[in-house]
Amino acid sequence: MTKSKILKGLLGASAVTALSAGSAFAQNNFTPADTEVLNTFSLNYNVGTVPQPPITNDGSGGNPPPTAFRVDRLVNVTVASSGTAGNFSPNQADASVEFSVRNDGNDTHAYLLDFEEDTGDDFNTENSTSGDRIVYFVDVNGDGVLDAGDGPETVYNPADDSTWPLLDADDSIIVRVTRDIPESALDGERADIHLYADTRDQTDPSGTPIDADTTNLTLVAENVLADADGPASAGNDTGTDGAHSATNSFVVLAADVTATKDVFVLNADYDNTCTAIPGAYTPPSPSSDTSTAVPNNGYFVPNACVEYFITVRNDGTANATAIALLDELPDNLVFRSASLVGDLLGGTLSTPAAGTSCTSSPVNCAVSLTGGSIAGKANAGDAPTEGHLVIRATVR
Ligand SMILES: [Ca+2]
Ligand SMILES: [Ca+2]
Ligand SMILES: [Ca+2]
Ligand SMILES: [Ca+2]
Repeated sequence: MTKSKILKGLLGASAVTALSAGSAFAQNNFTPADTEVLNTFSLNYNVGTVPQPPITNDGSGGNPPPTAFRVDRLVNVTVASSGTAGNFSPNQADASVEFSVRNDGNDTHAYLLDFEEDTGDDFNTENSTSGDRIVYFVDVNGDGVLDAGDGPETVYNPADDSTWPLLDADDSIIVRVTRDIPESALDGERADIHLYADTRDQTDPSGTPIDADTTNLTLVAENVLADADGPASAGNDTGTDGAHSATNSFVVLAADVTATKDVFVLNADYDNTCTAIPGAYTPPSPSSDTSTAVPNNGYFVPNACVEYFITVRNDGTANATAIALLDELPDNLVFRSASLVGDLLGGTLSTPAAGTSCTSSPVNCAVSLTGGSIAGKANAGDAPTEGHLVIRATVR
């Protein structure tokens, strides 16, 4: 155990050396704990015109020693959210959010890491599929977010204190908490978690937690706790307890896609091309009674032009992608055209040749959209986005 303690101390020292060159972030640069600060004085005087031996405390020749004190150990840790990592889907495995943990004291410390689920929000997250609840990365540029140059990644194991982070003064890490999103989470819902980091003795992280010292001796470096009180519960973080916490959120964005299909007589004038449409044509509202939307009170008679109006709606805030739509026109129709309208985007729209007389066996009039997409709503309270696949055919 003694050997591993020394090794950890050395690793910490080398890390801070690497960081000190070119760091662009604010550092405290406090005087290290236990630094001895010596101060001397001298007093010279004459008797008449004769200089007398100086009075000094330089410790030489029987003089008293310099006035000394040792810098006490400031214990301060700051946890902060790295921002919302993104948006997650219901039932998503291994969703993660990130935090920074910075040693704002003047000595090297180890840290216990853990998190709480907030119980006053919309839902709770679940244990991650990967099993790696917490990992952390050295925040090489100290900006509080994970960048390409940060690392390496260490898997934090609460049962093995050799995996607990060891931070020199002013060092920081990025902590990633990975969880699964429950299937029951709904669009726009949020789960908050509070990560806390508790300052521990660098030589025995899982031993007795750091406490404030009650004595104050001039020549001894004592622990002085200066951390703030964060959002975690009082048992895990309160004022000047050596711990700190911050909140980050898993926000769920879901797509809520529905589709309907209606058919209308578009042109009852026996045009036989489905293009010359008499009068102004307003696309019917798919939710309305189709019988009232039929232009010219048309009948589905031979040579009538009919329109299949497939409506795709997204009532969620996430984009729906990889949409595949297939409509195989039956016997008794002649395919005329197909197009996309509104917010439904291709992809690839494949159609038979205009004028193909459709048969169902074998199918020769398949209209298909692949790789389609429909954007999500801007805000949860907005109306759904909507688009259509419009197919026109004439009755044989
Ligand atoms: Ca919760
Ligand atoms: Ca960084
Ligand atoms: Ca002291
Ligand atoms: Ca605290």
